[in-house]
Amino acid sequence: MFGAFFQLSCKKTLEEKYSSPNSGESQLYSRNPDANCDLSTTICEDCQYQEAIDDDTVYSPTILGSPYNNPYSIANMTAAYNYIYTSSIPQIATTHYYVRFKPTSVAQLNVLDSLDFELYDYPLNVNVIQDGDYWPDAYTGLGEGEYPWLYSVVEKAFIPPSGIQTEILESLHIPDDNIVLEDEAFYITGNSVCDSSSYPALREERKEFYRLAPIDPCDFGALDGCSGGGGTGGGGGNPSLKPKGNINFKTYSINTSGRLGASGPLKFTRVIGKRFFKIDKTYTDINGNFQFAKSFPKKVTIVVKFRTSSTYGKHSVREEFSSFGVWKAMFPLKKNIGTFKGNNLQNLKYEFERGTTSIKRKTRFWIAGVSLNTTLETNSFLAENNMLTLPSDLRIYLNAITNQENLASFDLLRRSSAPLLNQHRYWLEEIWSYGTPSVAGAAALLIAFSSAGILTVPLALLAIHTFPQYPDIKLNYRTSDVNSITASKISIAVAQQLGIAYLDKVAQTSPPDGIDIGDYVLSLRSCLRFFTYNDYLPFGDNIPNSFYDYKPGVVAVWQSFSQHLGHTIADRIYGSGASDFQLQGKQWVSDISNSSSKKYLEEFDPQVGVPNDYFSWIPVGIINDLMDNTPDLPPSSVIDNVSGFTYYEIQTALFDQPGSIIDFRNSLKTIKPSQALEIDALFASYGY
Ligand SMILES: [Ca+2]
Ligand SMILES: [Ca+2]
Ligand SMILES: [Ca+2]
Repeated sequence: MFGAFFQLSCKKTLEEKYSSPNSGESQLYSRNPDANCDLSTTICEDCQYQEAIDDDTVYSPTILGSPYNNPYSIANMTAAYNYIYTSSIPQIATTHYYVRFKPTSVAQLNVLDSLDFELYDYPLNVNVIQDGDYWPDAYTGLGEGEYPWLYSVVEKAFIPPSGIQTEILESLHIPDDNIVLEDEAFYITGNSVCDSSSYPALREERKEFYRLAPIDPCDFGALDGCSGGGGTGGGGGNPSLKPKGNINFKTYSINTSGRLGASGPLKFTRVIGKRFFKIDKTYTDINGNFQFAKSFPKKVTIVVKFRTSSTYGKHSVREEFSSFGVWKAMFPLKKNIGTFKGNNLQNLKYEFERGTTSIKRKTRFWIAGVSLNTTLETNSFLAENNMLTLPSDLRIYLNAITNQENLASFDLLRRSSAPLLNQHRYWLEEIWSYGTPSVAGAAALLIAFSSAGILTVPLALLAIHTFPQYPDIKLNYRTSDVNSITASKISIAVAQQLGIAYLDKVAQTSPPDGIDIGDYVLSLRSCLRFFTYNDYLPFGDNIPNSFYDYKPGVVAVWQSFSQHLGHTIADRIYGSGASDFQLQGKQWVSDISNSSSKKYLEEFDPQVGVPNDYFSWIPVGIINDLMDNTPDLPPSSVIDNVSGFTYYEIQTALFDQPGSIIDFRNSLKTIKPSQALEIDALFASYGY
């Protein structure tokens, strides 16, 4: 009884004595880890470097130094344990393995991606002098289509992925949260952060404390074969060394009193902490806050990985790597926000923002944050309206295509596409195996690779197996005016493509043999062949052409829904903070009462023609008019006496897989027969 009390009270004193004072904001300073040993102020060692390499369009090499003395080796951790706890265990338990994988195919890369390992193309037992995008040595001597060894740390219980060459390089003991043991392990391997001068006194004090109050190795998870399983703590927990922080993205809203304000939280997104072989992973919460469960001994590298948790669909944003690091195209985009050092790792903040040009990597990361948030908001919107939610594992690929340089930013809305290649991975792989492209598969491939100038099916098939990319959505965003790209405009473009993903799911859920993604994508494919980028290319001219697979009725139905969704989501996220934009030859401006997108949806005018609108035959405003009870006012020619449709009813009509606007209209009339005449009048005023 007395002993237990002594241990508790004494432990508290120790923790109080050596827990760190709260420190303020992290700050930038020159890259030299030993230049500043004031651990009471948390600093970022390399944030300036990490920002500098993102302020560029090219990838930076990783530079490695010499191997370090591994603090987490079994031999070292056993020695540290026996010293600090005055014990004599023969060998500490293995908790993790240092491993490497040698994937040989895109399918194997995809398996590694699904396992959510943190993979590095450089060995993890060496000091990283500069953490760039690729380690050049990993790629020397590789054959064509060969991938480098990929290094990682996995839990002891991991099962090697079947068929993938896997090597266990070393057994490790990595406590989740035992600063006493880790301090000792770091000290005896010469890896302590700055405190090798102050640690020796603390070390003897701790040793004496545990000599008087011995601990049971079984309680520490230090030994294998203990009954009841071992704990992961061990008397040395320190909450201020469990990294915690907040991730945001800028909106560039002019009206910062809008729904999201000047900055929005990056929600439900993967955040990784790493030091030497120790890796912890978590997700941000709804407010963009993250909190690791493991403690890091006074230094941690924080990486944001653009993937949502499985609860939120496991959606991701990726980029199209070429040459070095091509394997990374099969994994979510990552941003190293910096390596932080101090006694307190509790206030680690990062805000994604635009770079000074659209093609800088900084801009790409920012677009990734906005896109992921848009995906989450779109799914919430669909769920709240009792509609089918998005398919999981949607992969958004960011691409600053070369032929978009001098166009206005809003054109990204027209240049983006939804080939849904990952969603249709299985039939695509069948195509590859059997060499008989289905019409839809061939069309999707062509859409996916058309910006690369690949125009035949076999070449596109080759490309997908050379470049490991299966884009569901391709977001093409290059512009000469970076200031014209704002978060709400990106959200319009992303949610519009998510609308196509939604319609694909509706088609797959509906009875077979109806209109599906193949009809839609083939129509777009036909547009590529007989229209140019500068006029009708994206959606055609609404005149059926028997020679091509162009079905303007399908384009009209799918695009009217998806453009409606794009603007509805922008309105939902940003409200009156939504940026102004130009469409139909008019400037749409948010004010206190309504967002630019909301106004555009209601005031969309089917009479506006070329050159202000090449596509006014796509009835973008019609879903809004079906739902609202606001008659359109002159000079609008829209006759809107329809009201009361819900999104669920719109979905019911879409389940009939309408191949034309007339089909869509007829389905709606069976849903609300009492408004049949008004529905006819509304559709007639849109030209149908
Ligand atoms: Ca209207
Ligand atoms: Ca109405
Ligand atoms: Ca209306």
